[in-house]
Amino acid sequence: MKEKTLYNAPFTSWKNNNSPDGWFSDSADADIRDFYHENGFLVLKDAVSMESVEKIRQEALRVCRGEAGEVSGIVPSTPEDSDEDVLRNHLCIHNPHYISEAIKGYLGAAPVVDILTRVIGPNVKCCQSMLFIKAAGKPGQAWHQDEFFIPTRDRSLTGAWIALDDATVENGCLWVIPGSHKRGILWPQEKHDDPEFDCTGEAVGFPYSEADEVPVEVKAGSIVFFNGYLLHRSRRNRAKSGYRRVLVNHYLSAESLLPWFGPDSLPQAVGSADARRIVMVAGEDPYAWKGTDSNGNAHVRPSGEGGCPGSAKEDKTAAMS
Ligand SMILES: O=C(O)CCC(=O)C(=O)O
Repeated sequence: MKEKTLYNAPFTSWKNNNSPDGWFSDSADADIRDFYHENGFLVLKDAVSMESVEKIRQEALRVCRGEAGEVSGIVPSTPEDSDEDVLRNHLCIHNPHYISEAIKGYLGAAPVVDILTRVIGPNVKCCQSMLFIKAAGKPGQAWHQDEFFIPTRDRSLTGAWIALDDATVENGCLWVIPGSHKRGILWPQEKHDDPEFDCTGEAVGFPYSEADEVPVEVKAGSIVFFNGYLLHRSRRNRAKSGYRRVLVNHYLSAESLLPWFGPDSLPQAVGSADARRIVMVAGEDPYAWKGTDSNGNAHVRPSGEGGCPGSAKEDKTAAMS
């Protein structure tokens, strides 16, 4: 039986204690697809039981302790180190599903697949997972579009962002620009030097302002789905303690090739390049004959607290050391 979390505690961004119109859904009904295509995101509430949320949190701890398998860049810890210290040392781990069967098991969770098959199509594959811990004080990620990093051939990239804590304006929830995916333009990215965000680049030059962005505050157990062309960001965790944990997985249509890696590592021309480090979560894989690649590497994302490569802050830190 799924334990229900109630949307009974209004978030600071809600007007008159009401959840914003159209964002929140209990199930994968037909309206969801219309809302998603128009706005580029939607929230499925009460999608994951609190029992499962707790299981993923515990697995996140095992991953950060290095107990689930090798994670490049992990901060070594001893059994004496407190759970809190171990978690705080890691902003985000990329691809924990390569080492954790428990996390891999959630890639194809029923509520996720229900929505993905409505917004993408019947055949869906997963190409990435990320486990954000984002303890109090840790930075967010600047404006970006996920297709800038993970190019599909049919603009089908979709994130499924599973909240493992209530995500609020205070602790650094997602902010999105509704409808920004519709232009189908990938905006340029630049380096930035803003300690509000980690070292990942920042999208620039788009015709929107802060007045167009909305915070997507959600309860733990909710899933935010968002389109790979949607402009989104998250801010620093300003809470005094705790975490804003999320397991976010990225999916695309199984029909799309995945020319993901830089030109040097592509074994062939971009037109036929197809990274096969994928996990099918729904339907048929039309390229099953190619096999899949399971040589993935879970790794840590730098938080940027020591400065970002090439930034003034990094230069200063280097000069001082
Ligand atoms: O959760 C966050 O802080 C950022 C996540 C994000 O931007 C993404 O998954 O693309």
